[in-house]
Amino acid sequence: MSISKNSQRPFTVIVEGNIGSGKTTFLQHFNKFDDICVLAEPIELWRNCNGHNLLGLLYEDRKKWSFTFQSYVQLTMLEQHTKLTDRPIKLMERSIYSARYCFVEKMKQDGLLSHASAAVLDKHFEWVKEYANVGVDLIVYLRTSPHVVYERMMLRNRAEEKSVSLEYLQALHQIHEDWLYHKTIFSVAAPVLVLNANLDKSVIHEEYMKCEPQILNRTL
Ligand code: DCP
Repeated sequence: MSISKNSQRPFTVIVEGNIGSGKTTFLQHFNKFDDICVLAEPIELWRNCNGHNLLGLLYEDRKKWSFTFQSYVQLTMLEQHTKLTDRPIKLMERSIYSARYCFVEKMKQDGLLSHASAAVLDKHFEWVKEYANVGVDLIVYLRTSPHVVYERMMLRNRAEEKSVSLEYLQALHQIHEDWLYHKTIFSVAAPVLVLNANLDKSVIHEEYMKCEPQILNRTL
């Protein structure tokens, strides 16, 4: 694995959006293209870090585990950004950017990270941005309303997420909006394509198809 900033990287697309916005379904839609290296979010690693379910621990006791969890997220996301591929296009579920700008930010707002822990995460993030090959070329924002994703989350019934409230999803939604839609907080690393991800799964593939030219022909 190379993390040289100067090494060539494929045209890199990151898919962002609230919990339950359909990022995994979006990725599946693009699995059929031979030119694309599709990298799903490493959630299974977060569930099993040498036998520890960090995602479960996080939701059991946020104050105790926020730093540990986000430290590991940063590492696994760095691995995804720098993973080598022969394919000309890389499509990633989430990124080191949403980890910092959405989730770490929310933890800071909620007082779940001590100032010292937040500083360590920020130092690491700033180093990665400066020296590692984590550039992106396009951001796909799956825009949803919090009520829709709350219902989806309840339906899929992921064991670790039982304690996730509508209020939490509303706050995360607002952060995604401010970052990718209004562009009023943080820098945006690439052009943003906004999709209506509230649509039902019976018609969502038509919405996803709108991205195909930008991703496959890179015409943005
Ligand atoms: N998570 C977190 N911090 C991060 C990334 C994710 O706390 N930096 C948590 C939030 C969710 C779980 O991990 O409980 C997975 O969230 P995602 O939104 O990344 O993935 P989903 O599986 O919800 O995506 P989708 O339903 O859109 O396919």
